[in-house]
Amino acid sequence: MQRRKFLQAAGLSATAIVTQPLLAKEHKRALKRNVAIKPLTLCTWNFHRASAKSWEVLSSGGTALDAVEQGVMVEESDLSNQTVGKGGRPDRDGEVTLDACIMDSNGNCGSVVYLQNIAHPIQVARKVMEETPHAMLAGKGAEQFAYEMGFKRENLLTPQSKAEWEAWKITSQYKPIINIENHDTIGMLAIDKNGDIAGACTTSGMAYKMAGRVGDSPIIGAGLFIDNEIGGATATGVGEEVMKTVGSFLIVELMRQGMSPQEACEEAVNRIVKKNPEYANFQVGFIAVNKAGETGAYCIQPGFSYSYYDQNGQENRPASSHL
Ligand code: SD4
Repeated sequence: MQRRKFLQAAGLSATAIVTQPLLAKEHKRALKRNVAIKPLTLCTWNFHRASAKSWEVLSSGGTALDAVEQGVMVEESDLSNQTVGKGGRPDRDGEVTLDACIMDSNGNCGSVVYLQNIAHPIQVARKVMEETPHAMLAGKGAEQFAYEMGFKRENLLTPQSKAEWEAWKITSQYKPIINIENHDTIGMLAIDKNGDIAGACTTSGMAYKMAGRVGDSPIIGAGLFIDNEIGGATATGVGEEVMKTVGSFLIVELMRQGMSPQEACEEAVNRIVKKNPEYANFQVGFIAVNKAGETGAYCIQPGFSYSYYDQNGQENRPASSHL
């Protein structure tokens, strides 16, 4: 039964569900019966090439975990994408430092933060998940681990990003430009043919950040969260704001309590807006999917969209916004 029909049949509003745990359990059972039987993949922004790669994995019977890893790697390799992987904009000292995390349908996760000289942080994050007893490695330790796993050292600062950084140094003003400077982080969610959900998120973070700064993207619960019983969510935008509300975890928990992915994304953005009077000056966007394959997206500023791909092909879906 569709969620709305279920609510109607039970004569309930979403609020009633949230406040009545027993009924929330009912809802959860209804969602379980409605497990998506069709694979699908979605990611922040209109990254259609990444979506297509992810779909290629899913449609040939691959797992959601492989689909999200290989999907986001397309953006990590793209030198023209200046906020993910090689080619990413550096911090204010000219260092490119990368953050990424991945989460599978069993609740396992791996993350790397402040990783330098390695072009595919998402692969290293997966190795952290699968090859170590830890969930997160940072900085030099993460880089050393990557070399031990066979990754090669690369200079990630491209001539274009270097030239832009040098021009930025003239004024040295830290003022991220909405939907421009911070519009390329890729967070991806996928459901495979078994109905299992996985997610990945990878970024070079905010351009010209302070040395050592880590954003939300590699923080499980903030930039990404998956619960295979319920669904998944991921974020883009100013990471400091996402971290303060543990946005992706919040969305999954709201879906657990009965909200649709759309309602849950809206509530997560509303929490940020309520707490920060400066919200008109920055962007945060979330996307989410539930176990039934329903999706949602919401952001503060207009201009955010997400790429969706299923058996009917790719679609760029604009997100509604608070402003
Ligand atoms: C961060 N959330 O490091 C990332 C930046 C981002 O699109 O999403 N850019 O705060």
